[in-house]
Amino acid sequence: MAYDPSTIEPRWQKHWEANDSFRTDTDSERPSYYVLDMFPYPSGSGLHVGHVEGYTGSDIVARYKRMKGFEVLHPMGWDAFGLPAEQYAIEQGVHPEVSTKANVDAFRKQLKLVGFSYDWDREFGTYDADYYRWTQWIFLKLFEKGLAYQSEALVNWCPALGTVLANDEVIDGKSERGSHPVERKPMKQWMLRITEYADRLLEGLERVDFPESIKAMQRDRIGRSEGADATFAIVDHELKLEVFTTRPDTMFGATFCVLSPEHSFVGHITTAEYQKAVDAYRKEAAAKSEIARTGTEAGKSGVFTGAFAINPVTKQPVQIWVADYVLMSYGTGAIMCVPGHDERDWAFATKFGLPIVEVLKGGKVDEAAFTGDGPHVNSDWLNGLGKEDGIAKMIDWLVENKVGQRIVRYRLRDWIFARQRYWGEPIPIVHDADGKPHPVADGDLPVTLPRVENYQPTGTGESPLASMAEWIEVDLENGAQGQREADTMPGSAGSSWYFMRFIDPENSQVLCDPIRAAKWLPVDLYLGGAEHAVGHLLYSRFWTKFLYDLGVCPVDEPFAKLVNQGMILGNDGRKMGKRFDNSVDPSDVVASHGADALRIYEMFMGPIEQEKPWSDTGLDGARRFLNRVWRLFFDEDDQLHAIVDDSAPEANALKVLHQTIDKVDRDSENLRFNTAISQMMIFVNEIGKMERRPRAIMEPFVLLLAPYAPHIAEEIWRRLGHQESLIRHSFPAADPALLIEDEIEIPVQINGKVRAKLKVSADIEEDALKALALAHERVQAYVEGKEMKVFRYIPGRMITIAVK
Ligand code: ANZ
Repeated sequence: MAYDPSTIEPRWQKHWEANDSFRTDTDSERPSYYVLDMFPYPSGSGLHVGHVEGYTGSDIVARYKRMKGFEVLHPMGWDAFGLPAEQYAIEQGVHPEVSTKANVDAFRKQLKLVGFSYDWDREFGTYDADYYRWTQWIFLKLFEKGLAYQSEALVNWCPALGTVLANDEVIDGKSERGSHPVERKPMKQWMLRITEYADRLLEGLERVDFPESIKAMQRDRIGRSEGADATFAIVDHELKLEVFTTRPDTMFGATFCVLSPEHSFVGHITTAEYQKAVDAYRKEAAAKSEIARTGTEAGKSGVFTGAFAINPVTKQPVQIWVADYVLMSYGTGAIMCVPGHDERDWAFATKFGLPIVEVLKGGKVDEAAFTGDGPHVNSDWLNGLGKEDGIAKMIDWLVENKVGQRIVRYRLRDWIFARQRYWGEPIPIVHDADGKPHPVADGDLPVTLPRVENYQPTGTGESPLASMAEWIEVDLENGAQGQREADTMPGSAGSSWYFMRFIDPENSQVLCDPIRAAKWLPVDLYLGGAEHAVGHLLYSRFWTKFLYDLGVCPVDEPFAKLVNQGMILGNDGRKMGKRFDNSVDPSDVVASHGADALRIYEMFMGPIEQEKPWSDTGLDGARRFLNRVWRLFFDEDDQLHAIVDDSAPEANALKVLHQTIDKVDRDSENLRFNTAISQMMIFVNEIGKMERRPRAIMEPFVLLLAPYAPHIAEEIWRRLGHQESLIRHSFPAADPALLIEDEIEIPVQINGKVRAKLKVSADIEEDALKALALAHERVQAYVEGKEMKVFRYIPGRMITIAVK
């Protein structure tokens, strides 16, 4: 009989389930630890080995922390509303509710096969009415505070998906989902005023333990810029052109202005002569994505309007152009151009023969834009000043002359919070005859999503719900006829606060009990894919801050520490997927090698954050390691080896054990799972060579292994005679005395060169060491007959001798 995961694993999974082994007592007196996976959207293709990687990492931490005496909250649920789920349903021709439930069941089954220690009693999906009732409640609070509003906005309209998309659902002008073309179109939309929180979203990043790259992406998305708005008069017009610049100090070098093609002034100031060219250019620009406009083509196309503005400091007329590298969605949609010191302006001026003036010394502006700090030249009263002083002085001048002011701008836009789709949370608003929005009363929540037969997008920009007369038509409080809002919330609504609900999933009075929330938040460790680095993290941080302001949430940052697992590539080094037919199904691996081998393999592949390719030989290796563990304990007949006994352990066995405890303990704490496993492998090799395997050595090892390979650990533990599961057994502690190396090697340096090495006991006294050193043959050869100037011992490190 050999190690057989196919019988061991289901048995322990049943045991855990029957005993509610992972149930969290939210009110426990123990210290709390909340470890959370980014909950998956249950796609039709099932669990992926990439999911398993992150979930195994978090599961190891959950199990480790339980053994460290923490009450651990480790929940799982489903991000099940939204476009992906709905698209899948449409492709399959099944109602999204049916297909989503089926996918959820499949996911849950697969997760259970890998033996994750979730508290399944807390499971919910964002599409459960008991849950989205509170998502709707949060929306109503946002509405009440003026943070949810309707506005005519230029939105990303995707005709193929029949809905608007958020900016991060659009990649290179195509929809993230399905890669369909996306166009910019003005539409009346529900928006959330996330921009109101821009500064706090930036500041909060200083207080959380996130990867630097993620922080950088968040900062970039928020895009805070300090600068000035400046006013340029337009020749022969009442209109005044407002530009935004981060370098007002360069204004003496502003030799032309550029308007975004969508700027409202374009229609007014363009002269007859240039009208045709401008119209044609505007049409062209409308078809381009922002990315295309601001990428490498920036500054390479544009048209003259025929109009002129007056540079406020030089008082010179400058041409006004239209070019698509200026975006209407940022700043004022108009800029002053300083070709000497801005690369895009330089490209533009060079292409169209516009004047370039050097106002910062340090480069050659006829060859390239010089983007350094100065000092200023050709700038009258700014000459000689550096960048910061120049900016300050120019802003003072603008203010004094009433032609500008200091301003902080953000690239972050308000969050488009409506989808013209079926599969989402209904927005709890009723419009009256005048189109005025009225909030649904708290007591009438949830506004449940009706079961409709036609859930396909209409393509008209109207949600499928709009045609459901019996759902849409409701009475307002004053008895008048009203119409429900037919748009639904975007997919990222439900995922913006789910971590709070896991703490108190059944509460029907509040979204989460405040005392429990205070005990459990923030999430101690959040694990998930880097693809959520911007959208989801920004949205959930925003909602947390909002709930904090409401007094509903005790913290204003939801996640104390974030770790992104690296992608697992196919064995060919390419992204796993249908395209290359290189996907690995974790359920197949469980069937062939066992869940513990899958877990050990995925954790041994490399550091959790790193991208790494799948390897079947690596997987075999993980299985062999577990076979070897099994064989340390049991013979061919599955009987405990006679040498696994109660004898007192030898010093060398104790030493390997305590080194292993120390390493696995620290590595588990710091999520260095691969090196923890290496150390366990060293242990298995060393102990395998020894003549006795005393329980005092072997049992602690089983406990160390348990978070990593929980089924085999439980099985061995039981066979060693323990009746209790080891799940809450305390984690072994390393004895520091046993970690000290007892023999050390000390180099002896004589006049700057190492001449000898001494093997001595680690706790040797300096006098004894000196005697030993001086008696050493090679040392004697150098010091004999000479005067000793220096003898110094750096404990544990080196002896330095100087002779003359
Ligand atoms: C003059 C200038 C001179 C500028 C110079 C830069 C360097 P960030 O840092 O991203 O905030 N700008 C302003 N609004 C714009 C828009 N809607 N579309 C495209 N570009 C826009 O960038 C701010 C700078 O980008 C602004 O400062 C403006 O160019 C340009 F040596 O003004 B600057």
